[in-house]
Amino acid sequence: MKDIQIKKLIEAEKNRQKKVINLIASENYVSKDVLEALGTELTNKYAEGYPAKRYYGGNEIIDEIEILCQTRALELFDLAEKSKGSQDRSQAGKWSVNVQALSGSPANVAVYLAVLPQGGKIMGMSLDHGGHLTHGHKVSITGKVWKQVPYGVDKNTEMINYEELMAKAIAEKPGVIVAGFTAYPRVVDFKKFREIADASGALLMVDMSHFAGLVAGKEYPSPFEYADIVTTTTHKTLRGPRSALIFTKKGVTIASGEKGEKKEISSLVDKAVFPGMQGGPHMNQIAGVAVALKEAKSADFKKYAKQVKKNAKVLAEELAKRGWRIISGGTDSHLILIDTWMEGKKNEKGAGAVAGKSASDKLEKAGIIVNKNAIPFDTRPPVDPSGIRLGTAAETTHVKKEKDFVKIAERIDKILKGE
Ligand code: DSN
Repeated sequence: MKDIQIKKLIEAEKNRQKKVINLIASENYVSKDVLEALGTELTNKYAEGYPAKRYYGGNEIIDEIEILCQTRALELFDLAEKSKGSQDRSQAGKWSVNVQALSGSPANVAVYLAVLPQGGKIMGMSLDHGGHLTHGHKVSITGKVWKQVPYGVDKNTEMINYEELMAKAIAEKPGVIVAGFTAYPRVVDFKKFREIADASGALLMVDMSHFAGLVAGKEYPSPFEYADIVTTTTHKTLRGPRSALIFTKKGVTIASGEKGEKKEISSLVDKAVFPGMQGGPHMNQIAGVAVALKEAKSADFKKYAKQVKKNAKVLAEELAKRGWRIISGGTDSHLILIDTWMEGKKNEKGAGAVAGKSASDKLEKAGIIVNKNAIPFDTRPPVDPSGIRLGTAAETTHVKKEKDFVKIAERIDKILKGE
């Protein structure tokens, strides 16, 4: 690279990534093949439209890449007509996928744009209970154009209370119910969410951004039997480049437009992505996603997903042993939420009284990268909340196993206790 300034910065970031222990739950390390696909001539091409329906010439190869990415996305989650080696074929051929959304937030906005009139209600988990900004939070466009009906976790169990959710959904009648979170460590009962959506007349959208890699590795329940729409980023547990996928169930229709004509949600979503939200897709990105999806179908990836979960369990248990309060008492995924503040008091093991920002800063100084995070019913402000969020996806890619996470827990404990 001739640009020495940028070259140096890239090298510096590469070294930083090598040196630290990365416990950011939403990050991961892509393969060399994914990186190679990203840095190619595909970035030169404009491809507005969809395969065989483009607004620019010269797209015959681009079409093949986009179709391959779609096919691999459907195959990975056992949704393709001809998917091989799958035990459960019940959803085969019933889904479409859009691979053009630039990332998770635009993907979610595109879904609402497709299926919800302005002012319509999105029932999503509130941010401080583990939801995402794009699940209708007021500072996001999703809370400005549409209206959030928030739900949270139960105060005692810190898990979703499905009975409360049902009652609220029936009372509020949202257009879309969103299941899927950025800081909820447990499994989600998608069947219950389906019952709630049916009882309230809502579409069920699952945002599986955090746990998509675990679904692919068969380590987390698949939402496809129950959802109408599934969105996901591709760069968290799925270990691809930064991008997103939107899956829509075929045959699901809604009344749309001034005449209220029934239309398939898959075609409404395609129109919402382009031309509704975006111009040309980032084809180098789509090629990188295709590479990652193929990798995620391998036996090695299944082992990886299993290890991610084992590592998270060990990390949570080891921290709990040392006195730290794990939200909801544990984890069923790659993600752990820790109450480091513990109402400002230290317990008999010396854990507690470290606010989220200070915890994250102290750990970063020692080379452990995490993010500060609100905990359910947090009494502290979002800029300095009561907890931190940890995830094991990135360090498991760097082949860390249970014994390594015991050591990581020991270090975290010592750093937070100031030892
Ligand atoms: N920023 C992502 C996360 O950290 O979970 C979600 O957008």
